[in-house]
Amino acid sequence: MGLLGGLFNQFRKGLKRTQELVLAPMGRLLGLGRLDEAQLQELEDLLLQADLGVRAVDQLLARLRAELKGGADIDPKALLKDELLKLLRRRPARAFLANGTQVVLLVGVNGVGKTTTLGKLAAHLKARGEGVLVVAGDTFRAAAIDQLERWGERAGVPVLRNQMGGDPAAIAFDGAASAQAKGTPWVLIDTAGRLHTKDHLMKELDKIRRSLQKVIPGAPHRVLLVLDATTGQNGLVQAEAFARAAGVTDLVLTKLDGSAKGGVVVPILARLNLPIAFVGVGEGLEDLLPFDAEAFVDGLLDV
Ligand SMILES: Nc1nc2c(ncn2[C@@H]2O[C@H](COP(=O)(O)OP(=O)(O)OP(=O)(O)O)[C@@H](O)[C@H]2O)c(=O)[nH]1
Ligand SMILES: [Mg+2]
Repeated sequence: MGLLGGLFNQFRKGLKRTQELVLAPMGRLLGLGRLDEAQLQELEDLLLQADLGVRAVDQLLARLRAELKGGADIDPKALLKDELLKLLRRRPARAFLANGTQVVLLVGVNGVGKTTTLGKLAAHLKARGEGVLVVAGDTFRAAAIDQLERWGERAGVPVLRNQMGGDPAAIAFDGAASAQAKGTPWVLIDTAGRLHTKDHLMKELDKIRRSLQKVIPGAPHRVLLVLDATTGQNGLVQAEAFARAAGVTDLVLTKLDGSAKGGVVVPILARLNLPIAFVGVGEGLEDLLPFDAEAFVDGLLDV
């Protein structure tokens, strides 16, 4: 099986809950060549429940109605796929390519999956044969440092830590300096979960960024905002403020496997104006997928 075929299967697995709980009845509708008004409404409701967002759903339905008016039989599935791809392909993420020492900072609200994503990303880069240093920038809780150390062991990469309560900006600085001195291509920095409304915590992120810049101009090269797919569009306003304040370059959408709102990628991409780099589809080391619009849409519409 080709890479894209493999990715499609993984997305299909990741979108299972969205499928089962919301989109399964769509299969019947999508098999019809002509949809009457009641069926169009039914389709609209299902797409809204999958959290595709009002604007995208309006746009999709408008296209379906326009084509139906033309009189010919249509293929609703092909049409939906086409429209969804247009929406999702607008902002492809830059590849994660080693180029000197690249510093990646993971940020987000509490419990969204930052540490887990960092562990998976470390394993992914390591599997490509590239050196990784993980930095325990969440010095807030002892458990957070231990959790990160376990991920470091699983991924087979070193973890830099200092004592609990230490200054995250200081350890970030040390991590970047050490990686640069050793020629390590990747530095992945974990941070404590924080709400965008907590001003002093947002300022702490800025301090981390400034201290990284002192070591490597241009660092952090990537700032990943981690979002939890189970909160659907409810997390959007929060994320928007977060994205503005923290110099975010990419999004990671976690827990897609536990969410019935897989369609939320559509409003996220529309609203936050940032690419989705990765999607989390489980708690294992391998459960981080590079976001691929086509594999995603195929997984979503495989009903
Ligand atoms: N099913 C599933 N669970 C996930 C995924 N990503 C993370 N989790 C789980 O979500 C929970 C929180 O993950 P963490 O990585 O600790 O989240 P965090 O953002 O680091 O949390 P704080 O540091 O407390 O802010 C854990 O139980 C993870 O196993 C995912 O893609 N799928
Ligand atoms: Mg954490």
